[in-house]
Amino acid sequence: MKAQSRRFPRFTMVLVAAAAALTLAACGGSDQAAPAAEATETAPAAPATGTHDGHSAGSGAAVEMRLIQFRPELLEVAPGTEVTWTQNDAGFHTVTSGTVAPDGGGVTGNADGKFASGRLATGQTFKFSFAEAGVYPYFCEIHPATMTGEVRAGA
Ligand SMILES: [Cu+2]
Repeated sequence: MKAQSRRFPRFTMVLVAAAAALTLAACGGSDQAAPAAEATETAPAAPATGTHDGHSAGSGAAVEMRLIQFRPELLEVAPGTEVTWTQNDAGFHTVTSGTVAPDGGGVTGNADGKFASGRLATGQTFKFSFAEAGVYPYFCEIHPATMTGEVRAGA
């Protein structure tokens, strides 16, 4: 007797719970579908943007100095490649290996001595062969705040 009287309310509560679960599942399901799809799309896209194939497209091992910029700023080459910098601005630039660090309101170039062109006048070129694989940052000693570049040799 008592068992039946308890079973009925339990049964209705199950139905209500099931209906509520279906309602929640219907609402939640549609909301979760979009983020799940985005997550699967961004996962394979991340490594694609992580590569630098776009920069290495012009891997003709040539860098131009123009409008107070190294172009391209990032050059990827195979180890052993000779890179040629051409100075196409008025005035002078240098190609000096090393890094640039903030220093008060300006910057300070820290040459590492791996290569240095000295002052290049308009039309002059500088060549350097990157025999060993590695990452080689460089800058212009005259315009260190705005002229920085990097050669990645097999790295
Ligand atoms: Cu310069």
